[in-house]
Amino acid sequence: MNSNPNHIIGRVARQHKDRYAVLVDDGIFDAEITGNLRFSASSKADFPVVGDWVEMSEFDDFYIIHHIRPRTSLLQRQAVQSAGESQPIAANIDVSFIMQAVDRDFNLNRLDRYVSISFAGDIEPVILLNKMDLVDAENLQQKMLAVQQRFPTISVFSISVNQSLGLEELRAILEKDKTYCLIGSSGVGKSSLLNQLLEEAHMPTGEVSESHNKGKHTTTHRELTVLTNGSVFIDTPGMRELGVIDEATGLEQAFSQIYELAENCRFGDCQHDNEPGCAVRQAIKDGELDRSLLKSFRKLNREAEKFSASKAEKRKNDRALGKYYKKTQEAKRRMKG
Ligand SMILES: Nc1nc2c(ncn2[C@@H]2O[C@H](COP(=O)(O)OP(=O)(O)OP(=O)(O)O)[C@@H](O)[C@H]2O)c(=O)[nH]1
Ligand SMILES: [Mg+2]
Ligand SMILES: [Zn+2]
Repeated sequence: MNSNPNHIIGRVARQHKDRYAVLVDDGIFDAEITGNLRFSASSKADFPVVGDWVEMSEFDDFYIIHHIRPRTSLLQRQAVQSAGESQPIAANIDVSFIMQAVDRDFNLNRLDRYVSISFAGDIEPVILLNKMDLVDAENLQQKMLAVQQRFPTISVFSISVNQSLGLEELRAILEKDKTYCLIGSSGVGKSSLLNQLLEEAHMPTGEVSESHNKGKHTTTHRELTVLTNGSVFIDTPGMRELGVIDEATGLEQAFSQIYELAENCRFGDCQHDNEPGCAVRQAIKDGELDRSLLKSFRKLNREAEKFSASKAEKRKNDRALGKYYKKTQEAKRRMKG
């Protein structure tokens, strides 16, 4: 990557269609990408995303983005409308704060998903169970235990943003210059937490409609904010669909319990179905492994395989299209000549 000494370095704080808001020192500036960057892009990941460090030059009253600096991590999910394509969510994240509310939102299988996409993006997941004010102590204890058993290596915090419970413990782990991304369903309290951390109202938060058990999509865009302690936060809107991509390390780390057990299965390619000598099924029988974990693993594994197949298919089509284009260009040249 050629670094031009005259270029200005900034960090993408917001994106709206072709326009970017980029943080440079203390100011926020409008920016657009060069035509070159646009035309050479072959996938969504080639465009700047919130959290990206970019190299820019000044042009009139805005900036032109020339390069995206190499990313240290990238949070991605499956693109919702185009099979086989991944959709970047945010770049250069150190920690993803995966938030669930302990009332109606609580769901271990959904946590598997968030944990998988975090690991797939080289991001450390931390789980936040919010709204602990809404359940009794015993109920909360059960849920904390279930999460800790499911993810023995991941930190879990129980908090109540509204009642300011557990927030000091959370604040204590925040580091200067690290970037944290808030992810989780709509209405779990992501923006409320950020507001609390900012100690001032900043992002709009909405009331959850009780009658429909649905959160309003109050956060409509991803946005990067810097706390006074120097920690960087990226707030995201709750996503309804969160398909895992085929980054193998994601599932391997999220389901490390299964992978570790599988090393002792008799057959190297054991599907943990009906094969003899299956250590995974034995662990379930012995009550050492939650049956639902295997079920969830299978589901996400199938999803990742399907994604992989669509991606290969898409590549093939793109290549065919590329060849066709080249051929017609050559034909044109011959005709001219
Ligand atoms: N009871 C209770 N309510 C909370 C708590 N934290 C947040 N809420 C409420 O939950 C609702 C949704 O909060 P938001 O912060 O907007 O949720 P969000 O995760 O940002 O939602 P999206 O932006 O739609 O993804 C608001 O009415 C908050 O007041 C909590 O600890 N306890
Ligand atoms: Mg929000
Ligand atoms: Zn097995």
